[in-house]
Amino acid sequence: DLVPIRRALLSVSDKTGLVDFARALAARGVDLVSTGGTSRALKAAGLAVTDVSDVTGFPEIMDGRVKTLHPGVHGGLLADRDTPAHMAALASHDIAPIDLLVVNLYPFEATVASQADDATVIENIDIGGPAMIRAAAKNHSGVAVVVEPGDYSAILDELAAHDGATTLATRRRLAGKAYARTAAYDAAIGGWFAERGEEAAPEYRAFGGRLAQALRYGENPHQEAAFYRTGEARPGVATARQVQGKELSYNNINDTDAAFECVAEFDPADAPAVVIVKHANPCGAARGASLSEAYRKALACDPVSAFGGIVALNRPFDGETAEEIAKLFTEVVIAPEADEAALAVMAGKKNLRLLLTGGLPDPAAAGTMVRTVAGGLLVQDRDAKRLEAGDLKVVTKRAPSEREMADLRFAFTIAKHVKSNAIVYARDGATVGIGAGQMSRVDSSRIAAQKAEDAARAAGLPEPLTRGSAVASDAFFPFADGLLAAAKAGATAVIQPGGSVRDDEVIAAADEAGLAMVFTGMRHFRH
Ligand code: 93A
Repeated sequence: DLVPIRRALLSVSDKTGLVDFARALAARGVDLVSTGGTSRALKAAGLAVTDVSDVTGFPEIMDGRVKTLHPGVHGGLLADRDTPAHMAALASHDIAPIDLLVVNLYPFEATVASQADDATVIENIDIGGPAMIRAAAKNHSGVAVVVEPGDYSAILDELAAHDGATTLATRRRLAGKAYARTAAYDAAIGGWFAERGEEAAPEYRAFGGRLAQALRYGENPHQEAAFYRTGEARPGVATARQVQGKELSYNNINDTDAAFECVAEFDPADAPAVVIVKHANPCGAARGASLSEAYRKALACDPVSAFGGIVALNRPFDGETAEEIAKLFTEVVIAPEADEAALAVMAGKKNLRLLLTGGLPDPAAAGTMVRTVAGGLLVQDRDAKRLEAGDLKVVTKRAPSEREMADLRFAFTIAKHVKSNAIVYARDGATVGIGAGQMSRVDSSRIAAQKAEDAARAAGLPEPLTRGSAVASDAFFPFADGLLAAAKAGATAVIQPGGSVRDDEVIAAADEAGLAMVFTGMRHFRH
């Protein structure tokens, strides 16, 4: 199982720790072979190195695009030491076996992150590096492969413990890591193309990420957890800058994402908008004349649930809004930007986590959603469908008024972000009752109406704001009962996908109750 290291090939973009590692190898009598820049770095440190072009008898060409793609290199990586024909082939072609491969790849991910132009990004797609890594990893019965500087010290420890040799257990571990690395690398490249509209069908999409942060725990303290970044350039919780506050928790990240994706539905050029999320559901959302007014309206929907919530803003965070938010215990605020006044107010709230994203995600952009099931992954496009005026079909005798129509569209957009079954009441650009996550639609209707009554009572209002409201349902009403519950709560207009076999019954009930109803032809389940 022990393979002594006699010859190592080093070809690294990230030269961290390279010289010390190579010097320690050389001190053990290991012959060093290396590519252009790596070789220069080693020679500059006074180490004896053979250039890969001397091994291949071929110069590095095309600015390094072709430097190690040669049988003289790949033969040395792939020859199985236990197959006599392989060893004979090495001998007859005068190829020396390579026992240790040290490669880290052209920094594709970092180049994308640096906002480089397309030509630079493409030039940073490494071809020769992954080919060598995959070859060495396949042949791990005889070759050790190291893909990041973080493993250098473990290799040196191993060589020290085994008289200059590696163990099979270590080579297997390194091989697994090597393929995980090349898979993540290609996933990042595929993802970059996908962001440019070349999204492959779900069955071809790859999933990978880079560890962003080990989390203290998962949804519950007994669950271990970590946060991975996929490299997608979408502004949001994964790419935000945390200005202040404690480390984000698993639930914070999940809820913050829900809040920001929801608020991004509302174009900041139209009006300021605020969404407050609790347990992954909006508990209040509103547009306003100002951001602070939008916040007050959103809060009024369910001030009890908003305690300890996540607040997302679609416009730069200002001092007046900060004063309002500071009145209530809030876990996270996420916004595209913040002005000095907002930062100053927030600074007094040491525990509040403030995240700035630099922009809003495009609600219509393509993307992928993944969730696990036992033994599998479920993969789908993100729900990027948005309501266009042309989608709406009035099905009742009475058409909604302009005001009702605006509230219908607002309510339906929020319902898209509420766990199913979702029922959302809205009035004057604000939610006034939200029923989320019930197994029966009629229960969601009742809960939404009940919450609106509670909020009115708490605010000392004579009647719930559902009176004269518009109500949205994320999927069709299978029976008239849910719709009648909404009418009873005082809704005057209804928006829903339609498509039930009992649509006629539901429309007749709406007409009878004097409701205006529109069908969207579009369902927004969310689980
Ligand atoms: O341009 S490549 O795709 N073609 C190659 O043949 C090749 N061989 C090694 N990239 C190639 N590499 C990469 O060069 C390695 O993965 C490493 O990241 C980099 C090291 O180059 P240098 O030693 O010149 O700094």
